[in-house]
Amino acid sequence: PQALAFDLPAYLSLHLPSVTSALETSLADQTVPETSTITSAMLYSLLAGGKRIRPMLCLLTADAFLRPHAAVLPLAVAVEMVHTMSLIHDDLPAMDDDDYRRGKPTCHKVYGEDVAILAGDALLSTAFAVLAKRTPRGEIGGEEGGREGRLLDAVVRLGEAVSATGLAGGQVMDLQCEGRPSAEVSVDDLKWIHTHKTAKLLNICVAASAVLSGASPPQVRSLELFADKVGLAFQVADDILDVTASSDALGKTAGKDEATDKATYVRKLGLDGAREEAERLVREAKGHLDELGFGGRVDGLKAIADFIIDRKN
Ligand code: GRG
Repeated sequence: PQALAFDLPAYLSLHLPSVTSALETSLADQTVPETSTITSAMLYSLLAGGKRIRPMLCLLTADAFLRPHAAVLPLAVAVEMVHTMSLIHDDLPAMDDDDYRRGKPTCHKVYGEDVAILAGDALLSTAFAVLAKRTPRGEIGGEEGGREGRLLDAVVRLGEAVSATGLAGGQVMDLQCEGRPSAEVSVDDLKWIHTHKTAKLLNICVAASAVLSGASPPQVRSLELFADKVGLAFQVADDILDVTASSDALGKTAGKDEATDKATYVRKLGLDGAREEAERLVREAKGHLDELGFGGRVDGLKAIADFIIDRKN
């Protein structure tokens, strides 16, 4: 990829602490002795590490519109809560049945399946409460009279991102395809799954952040197209990593998909074909950012797109 002036590691060290501390304190108002089990299960998974790509997309989008982070920090917390919920549920015995996540035992291994299910549910609903309650109205961009409407738009987008036309639908299609021989699963099926289970959440990060930053509908649309392509690139890169990484520190079993007959981009397109596909998607994603005409103000978002296909985990 073309070298960018944007220093992503420096940006992360500067801005991740505010996200981490907002996550750490996000459950303070729910923590009483009676709730200690569920809130510690929620915090266990929420603070288990992770790349925090979604919160960073929220902040970098606000930057592109020259808006303060304060308006989108509750959104950043909310999307990370939804993401964490999806990982807790994805790891359950009824789904992927994973014992490790981010190099640590999964939530259900530590707290039991019953508490893990409820911790996921509580994270999902708390996400909406955080977004609706904590977003500082005065920091929302656009015309003063339109601020509540912008916040409502962000809340609706978050709801739709997790719905049957979002994460939940993508996960069901994924489970259905897993039961079929890889030859019967097309590249379009894979793209449908990943557009829904992965890209929708990235989409809401940039789209809702843009809405809260005062963006116009065409600007929001360009960002959505950016996120949809980045989301697909993310999954193509995941399949590539699965065959190229000998092992990783995150406890994910490398080559897991290789051992089964699961349809992957690498299996469908070959390793070189998958690499080309990931690069094409990222190139097109950046093209959608250029539609905004913001010049260097979208370099942070471009750097995240590069990171997503260059990452080692
Ligand atoms: C319960 C309503 C409801 C929905 C959940 C389980 C589920 C439905 C959806 C699964 C979604 C899922 C696990 C998608 C994969 C997303 C993905 C790319 C995960 C890895 O993201 P990273 O690499 O993870 O950003 P870190 O650990 O860095 O945060």
